[in-house]
Amino acid sequence: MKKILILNGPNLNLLGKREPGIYGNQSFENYFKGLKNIFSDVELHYFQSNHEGELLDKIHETGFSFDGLVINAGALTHTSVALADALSAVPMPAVEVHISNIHKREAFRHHSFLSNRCHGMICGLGLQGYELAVRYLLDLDAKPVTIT
Ligand code: CA2
Repeated sequence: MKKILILNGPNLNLLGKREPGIYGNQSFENYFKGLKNIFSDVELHYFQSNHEGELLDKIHETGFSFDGLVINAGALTHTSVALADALSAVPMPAVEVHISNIHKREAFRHHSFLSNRCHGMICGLGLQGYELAVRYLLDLDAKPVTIT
């Protein structure tokens, strides 16, 4: 069974509780239950932390044995060289996801330290971005070439 990790960074534990205009009104835990039903033949793991070191530890722990990573590093996306280095250090393929369209927001959100370590980035599609990213990672074996 394939193993995919969804990793959420700082403040994403507040999903569904604050700022519904930007991030929607569903908690990630609730959304994740639905994802597990959709991908019932996949070992889908979810980890959220507000601490950069814990996110790094999780990437190290899973990066040599999991088949894929869906990462929304929250605001650390725009600041963390350490997370970028961790993604480079492991063979696990990663897709970056943002719930909001970071390019329609403040200029400081337009740059991501993670994008060039990921196969691709999905933003602005709400929580559906996570499902699309999981689908991409599951189909990766079947893809003859990786588009760069
Ligand atoms: O759009 C995204 O998914 C972001 O990664 C979310 C981050 C933000 O810093 C990035 O620029 C874009 C912020 C996560 C905060 O999540 C909240 C959720 C509900 C209520 C308040 C914050």
